[in-house]
This record gives sequence, structure tokens and C-alpha cells, in this order.
Amino acid sequence: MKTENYMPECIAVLGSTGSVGTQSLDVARRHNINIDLLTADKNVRQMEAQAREFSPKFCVMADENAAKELKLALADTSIKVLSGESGICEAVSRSSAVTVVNSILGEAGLMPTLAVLDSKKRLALSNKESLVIAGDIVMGRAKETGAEIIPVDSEHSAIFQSLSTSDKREIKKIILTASGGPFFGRTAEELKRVTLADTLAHPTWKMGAKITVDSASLMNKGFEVIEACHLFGVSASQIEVTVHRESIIHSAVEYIDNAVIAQMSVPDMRLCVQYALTYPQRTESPLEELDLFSLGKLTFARPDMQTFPLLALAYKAISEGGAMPAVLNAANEIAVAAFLQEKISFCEIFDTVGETFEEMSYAKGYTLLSDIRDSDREARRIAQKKIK
Ligand code: MN3
Repeated sequence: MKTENYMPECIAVLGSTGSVGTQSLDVARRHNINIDLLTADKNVRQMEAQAREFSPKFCVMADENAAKELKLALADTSIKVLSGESGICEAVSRSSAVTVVNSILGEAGLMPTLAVLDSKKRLALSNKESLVIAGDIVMGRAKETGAEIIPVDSEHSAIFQSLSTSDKREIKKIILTASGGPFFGRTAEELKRVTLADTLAHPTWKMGAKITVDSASLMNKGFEVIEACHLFGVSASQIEVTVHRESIIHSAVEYIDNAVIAQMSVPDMRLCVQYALTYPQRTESPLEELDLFSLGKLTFARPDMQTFPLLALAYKAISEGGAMPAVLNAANEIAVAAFLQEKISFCEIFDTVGETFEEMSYAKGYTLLSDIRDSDREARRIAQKKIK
């Protein structure tokens, strides 16, 4: 057995009650890593249990009422309970963690991402919206402060692991794999009849409800194209989405000599979290071994961007730039929330997002964070109006 010198002594987990959050705690538990900061949205009961297990210095609830409740629940401990986005950012800067896992869901993860970079800690980034909404600003801030960003999203972790050069000119393209979701191969006509339950049945990955819907609509893959452009400094035209149903090859890099380097494993996010913590080293993990013989073969197909228009819209958003990726994300957050409450159908997600995107085409020139955040709010307002 290899000794675990490479594990950080102390980490913080933002969004600790979500899917990647709980898997991060599992990694911490297995390797005896201290956690001095946990944050969640409003699940007080689960946060209390996590706090009692890990005894962090800080717990933050994004929701004010949930924070009040947690404070009472933890009154017999010395854990400091804070609230709101400002509370998360304050706790990040006061935390003694060397690495912060940001697995907050949605736009809410952006300011915490900037707070991590400002405090010069390593950012293990699972909140893809930080890069979708404000990729230029986030990457610029990392460059300024020298803070490292290690991707946790499985495809981006795979690309990161497959990068054997620091010279971008050697990269021909990135092969971004997609499971295709539960509706791979369906026609537009068939998509009109899919239900919420059909949508939530993802073939290979176990994830939260929002991202499972985004996987079914291929919006998630679209966000990942944008995320990859920023993380690896390539253009969208260099990213080829490839449907790979088995989710064994998590993505690949093709070089100018036509060599392709890919990363493979059974699908399990704990590898991605652990690698972000131990990089550039590796250590044992709880993953099952990859059994190529039982797999037998791997398959690949082109995505259908006509039937799944949100993937095409993501390519458009990154090429138009400015606040358009933020608009795309905001409209999608509203539409998916309405779909999860069964207020709109699956295909109405496409309509709501597409129409909001059209209406806000003026936002493509925006570059300031304040303008981008305003566009985010405006896109939410417009999308919401279309649903009611
Ligand atoms: Mn992914």
C-alpha cells in the first residue's frame, strides 16, 4: 500500500449535501481528511449530521431561515454557523483548507468560486456554472492570484488527466464524451411524449435531479463544451461531442500528430474528486476495477443536435460570447425547475430557453461581472414570464 502523503490535511466542501458533495465527504472519510467548512442550501437535518461527523469550524446555510435552525441544532457545539452567499464567501476566506471542493448547484456557485481563487486556495471545481456564466472572469482571476483550478466534472477531469502538453498548439481537438442520456435515438415527435419519470432515469450516472434533466436534454453537454473552452483555452470548434453510451471513456484529447489520449474507468465521481485532491499524485480509491473483457466493446455515435437543440445553442452562446452563456444557463435553470414541478413539458424546456436566448441577444457584448449578473436576473425574469 502506498502511503497517503499526498492527501491535503484539510479541505472545505461547498454544497456538501448534494450528490458530488456527499461523494466528496466519502473521499474525506476514507482518507481521514479534516474538513473545516461545510455549506448547503437548506437541508438542515443532513447538514447537522455532517457537522456532527466532521466537526468543521464553519457551517454555512445559503438560506437564512435554515441557518437560524442549524444554529439552534448545533448550539451544544463550537461550530460557527453563517448564512447566505456572503457567509459562504467569508467562511471560504477564513477557512484553513488547502483545497476547496465547490459542488454548489447553479449560478449560486459563482461568487464562492471567486472567493476561493481570491484566497489562493486550490479550487476543485464541480460547479460548472462558474465557468459557463463568467468563464473569462474566473480564468482571469485564477491567473491573477495563481490559484489552481482542478476540474471535478468527469469529462473535464478526464481531459485534464489526458493532457500531456502545456503547449496548446499541440492540441488538435478535444473529444468530449456524452452518455446521450435516456432519450438517445428518440425522434422530436417521441420527445413530445416523455414524462418526468422517463427523464429522471439516467442510464449510467447517478446524479441530482437538475443535472439529470440537463443530461437528458443535452444542455449539460452544452455547458460542458463551454466549460472546456475556458478550462483548456481551446475554441468551441475544437470540441467534438461524441455519444458514448457506456460512459467508460470519460473524454479524450487528440493531438496534432493524430495520437488520441483518453481516460477510462468505471463511472464513479469519487475518482474525479480524489484526483483533484491528490493531483499531481495518485493513490488507492474505492473504485471497482475496469473489466474490459466483460465490457467486450465500446460504442460511439454523433449527437443529434436538431432533435436536441440546446447543445447547438450552447455552441452559439460561446461563439457569441458576452453574457449569452449566462443567459442560456439562467433560462435553463428556470425552465428545468418548472419541468421538475410538472408545470411544463420536456420539449417546452427547449422553447423557453430558445425564446429567452433570442430576446436577450443584446447581451452578447457584455463583459463586466455586474452586467453579466444583471443579464442572468433578466433572463430568469423573461423565462419565468413565459412559463406562467
Ligand atoms: Mn459531466
